[in-house]
Amino acid sequence: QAIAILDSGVGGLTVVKEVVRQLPQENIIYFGDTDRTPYGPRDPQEVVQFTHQIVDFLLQFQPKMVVIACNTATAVALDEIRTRLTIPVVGVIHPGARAAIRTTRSGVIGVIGTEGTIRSNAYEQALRQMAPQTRVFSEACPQFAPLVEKGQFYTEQTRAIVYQSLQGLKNRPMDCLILGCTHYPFLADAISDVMGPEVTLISSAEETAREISAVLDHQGMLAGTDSTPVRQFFCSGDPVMFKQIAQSWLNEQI
Ligand code: DGN
Repeated sequence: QAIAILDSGVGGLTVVKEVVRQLPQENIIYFGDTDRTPYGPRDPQEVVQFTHQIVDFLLQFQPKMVVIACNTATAVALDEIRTRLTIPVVGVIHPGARAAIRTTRSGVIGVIGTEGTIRSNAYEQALRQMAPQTRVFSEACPQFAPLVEKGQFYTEQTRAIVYQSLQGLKNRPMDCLILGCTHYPFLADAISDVMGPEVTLISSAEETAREISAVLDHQGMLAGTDSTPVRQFFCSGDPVMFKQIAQSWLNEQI
């Protein structure tokens, strides 16, 4: 049985990479909705509907767990999907918030994400629930995910857009910044150059993989160490670009 992982596009591959690193023996089925990306500007009800459709597709493979590796979808659809399924469902927002709380010394945390994620206030709620005194500065960066979908990680245009988009946050007193969209680790170098070395970037991927591991372990569902893993990737749009990005990010043939 596989772990099913979904995103609006290639962003969830940042979670796949961590799952492969921490749980190399697990089978993975991935779906990236590259035809309908970005989810950020969409109506929340539409994102909920898309998430149900993708989950329906993935359920055909009888996975042992579903991972919503998209912050925008986690913010609006996690509870519904959890209620609907009998297998465990993991999102990316609580793991990201937890990692930030563990990292911050000053208690001042920045969050960047899609319009949908920032509008939902899901990070702020999660952070305050874990540490009520936390100060949060957030900013939507709607131009980031489309750049990543085009494979533009290091271009001049990308650097200029990242620079511009982070001006509002740059001088805030935060000591860590949550990359609250699974696409953003692809732009980590550019983001870090703008924010400076004193701001630690937090990707939810690592902590999400840890949660996946803990949940599977708790349920006695971790794959045996002698099994040969199968990883399958699906996308709804152009498979050429998807494959190119996935192969270079994961460093393997897919
Ligand atoms: N990768 C998704 C997220 O984490 O929110 C969304 C990217 C998008 O659709 N704009």
